[in-house]
Amino acid sequence: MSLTNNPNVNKWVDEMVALTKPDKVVWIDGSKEQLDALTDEVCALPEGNRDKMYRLNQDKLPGCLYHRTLPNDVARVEDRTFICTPTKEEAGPTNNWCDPAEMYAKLTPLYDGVMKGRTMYVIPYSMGPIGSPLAKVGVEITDSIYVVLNMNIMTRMGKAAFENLGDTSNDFVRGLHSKADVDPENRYIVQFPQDNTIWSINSAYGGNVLLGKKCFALRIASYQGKNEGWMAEHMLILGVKKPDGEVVYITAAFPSACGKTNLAMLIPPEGYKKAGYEVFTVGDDIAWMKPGEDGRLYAINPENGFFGVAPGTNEKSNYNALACTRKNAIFTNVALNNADNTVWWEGLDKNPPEDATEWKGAKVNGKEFTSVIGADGKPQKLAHPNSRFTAPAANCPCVSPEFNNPKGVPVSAIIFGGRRASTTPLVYQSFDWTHGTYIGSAVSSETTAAATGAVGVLRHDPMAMKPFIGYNVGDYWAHWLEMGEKLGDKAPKIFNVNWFKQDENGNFMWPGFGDNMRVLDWIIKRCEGKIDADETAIGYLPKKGDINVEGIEDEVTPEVMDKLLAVDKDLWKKEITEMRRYYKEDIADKGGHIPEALWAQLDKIEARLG
Ligand code: OXD
Ligand code: MN
Repeated sequence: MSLTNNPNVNKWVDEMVALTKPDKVVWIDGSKEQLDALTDEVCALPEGNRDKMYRLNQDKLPGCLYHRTLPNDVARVEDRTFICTPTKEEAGPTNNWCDPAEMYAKLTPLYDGVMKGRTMYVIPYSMGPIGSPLAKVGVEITDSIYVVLNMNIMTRMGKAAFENLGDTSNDFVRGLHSKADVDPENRYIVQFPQDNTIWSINSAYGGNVLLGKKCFALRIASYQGKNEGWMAEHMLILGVKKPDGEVVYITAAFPSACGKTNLAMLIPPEGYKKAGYEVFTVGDDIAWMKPGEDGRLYAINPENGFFGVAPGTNEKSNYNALACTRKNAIFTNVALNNADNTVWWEGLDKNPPEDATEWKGAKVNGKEFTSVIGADGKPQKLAHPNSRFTAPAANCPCVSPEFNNPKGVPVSAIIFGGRRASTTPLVYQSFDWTHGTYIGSAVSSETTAAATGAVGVLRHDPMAMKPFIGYNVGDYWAHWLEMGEKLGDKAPKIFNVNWFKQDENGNFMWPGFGDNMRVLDWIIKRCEGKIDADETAIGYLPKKGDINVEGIEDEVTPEVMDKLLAVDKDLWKKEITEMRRYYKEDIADKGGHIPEALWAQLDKIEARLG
């Protein structure tokens, strides 16, 4: 039975029932009884059923579940992701585009009767705290219990979400998902921004099917933000509490799997802890930001949980993220330790379980398995490199007390970054918002396993939003510039960081993880106007000695710090030449509307480089 009197919701659900023809329709109210029953049902499926989930050791991992996707369905699929706007120009050069009518016509037969013999679940959810003026409502229809259970962690799911919508509003995002046959040739993740609609079919992997996340909170929301005067960004949000008690909020955009979750949950080095610094997590992936009454930019995390990459997560690299996964979490495509029915992944520790099940489901001796060199020249992996945990934010030991604040938190600094072996120094600050917008447009990074495709290739990823901008990238840059004008001198300061710079032998020079606090410290002091900087051709850089290396002097010697902060003019000239090529060939020549002010930035940087 419907959970709302809203005729817009009910009419749309009726239409989707008529299209997909489920045997049964279940509205998800979010109650514990309902979720427990669904968990029982999905865990009772027979071995070998592709929807099956497993209860893990309930003493060691209470409330935790395990799931394996099909081996061809393990990451976001950017080549199967579409933005369907009335014209190709509106979608711009960074998106796959298709005419909406044509796409509806192509997908309708795929959805026709697809839920016969299945149950349809109708999931109301809120992105953002219920009651927040920044929050938005979505409804996801799915035939997957895995999706329901994950949405329960990632969003504020259930009947209460409809309270925000009321009985008449039409302002909700319509998401239709069917796991269908998981046929990769017919896999589609499609956004129709003008219709507030998402259609996803033939995948059962998180990023493609938890429609509140990338599809809504970034692709659709970026389009809504442009029209409504706010920003939807691929950014973590953290708060740094200083010894004087004040909390400074920072957002940061890095391409997928570049350590956003690690930075968001950072544990400061001993010296900082002793001095009274603390870090609080507001979000690890997405920020929605809007000017507040005082003219500053305020951010909320629209999500309610973390969908983190498991491999590499351990007590040292991210103690807090690991703690998040110890109860009520869902693990996808990690390995099982059959000795005690717990989970394992590469980098959890150095002891692969002997009695293991690898991510595709084969029982193996984990020690032997991981000592075999695979076709890629690397040891075989028990867990898929993009295996994930879905964990409630409430589990996070350092979750911000402001996590549910409907107003959000005021942002003092915005950071961009990526994986760059050379050229980009450890940290620098833009001269102003326009220059900062240019720096965002120039983000590029060596690719990771979060999306399908080659790993380790340098790709442009403006604002870390390349796969997530729901409209023309040039108009998105123009929107950034407009927001800067609106915010004026209250705008956050914009910085760029690179934790991944390498020396001439290919070794990382910066320890990263908790030590990134040292860079945040400099950034905060710059925001507060407490510290001078060197004016260089590319921006403001720390003066010698201004990055605190107390406790890591052996590793980060003055020579290493010089290299970390070096601005090599020849490399930067090449960088600007590449940016001109990128703007022209990849963006402007392909229908991207690049604002004049950004072209002008290239001239300015080039002039400064001499
Ligand atoms: C993610 C991604 O899953 O960016 O967060 O790919
Ligand atoms: Mn992400």
